[in-house]
Amino acid sequence: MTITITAFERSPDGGKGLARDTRVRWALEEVGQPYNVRLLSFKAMKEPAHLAPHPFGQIPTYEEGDLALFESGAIVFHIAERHAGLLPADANARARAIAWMFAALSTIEPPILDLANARLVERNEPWYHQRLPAVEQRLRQRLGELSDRLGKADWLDGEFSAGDLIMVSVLLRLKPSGMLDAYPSLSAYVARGEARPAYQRAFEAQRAVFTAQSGS
Ligand SMILES: N[C@@H](CCC(=O)N[C@@H](CS)C(=O)NCC(=O)O)C(=O)O
Repeated sequence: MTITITAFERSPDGGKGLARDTRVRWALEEVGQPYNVRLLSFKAMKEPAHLAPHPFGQIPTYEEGDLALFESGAIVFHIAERHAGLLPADANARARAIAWMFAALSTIEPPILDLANARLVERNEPWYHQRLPAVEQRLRQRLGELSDRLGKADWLDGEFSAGDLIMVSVLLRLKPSGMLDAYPSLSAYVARGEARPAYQRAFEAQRAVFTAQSGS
């Protein structure tokens, strides 16, 4: 059955792989599933045709036959359940890999987004400089804990899994800020994720959309 995902017609990240369609592309590449992409403008994302599959008018979505999904985590989970390669066969190891997906999305991503929003949206507020240290400290705490848990391992729990795919995708947002540099094991972990051929293909596919649009 044909798989179609949605992505930005013109990604605000300038093709740096940070938009959340990249993690879905990456999962599909890891399991060797071909897919089509429907590109959406910001206007089209808020129109009824897209609000039907996505109640919040965002990307990515995933369509396959009569299934329409939203939320990148749910989509990656669906792909990982349907195809071999992203979840371990052992039931307990599988449950732990799923726990890491949730940890990435509900424990690590929120403080990263909080910092990004503070820097982007709150920069001109009179209380910006008072709030920022607390936001940064909350994130550093989580990064320190994650780094301690990862230790010298290549991946979070044995073989590479959907948990690592989502965790690396989430941490990649911090790369431009240099904040990961204080955590060498996390920097190396992210680099290992980026070095995977499936990630490279996903990244290039997302970047190709941007370069085609900008003519660069
Ligand atoms: N929790 C959602 C977040 C989706 C999301 O924030 N998508 C962004 C692109 S990465 C978006 O569509 N932004 C435009 C908007 O919210 O209008 C997921 O993981 O899929």
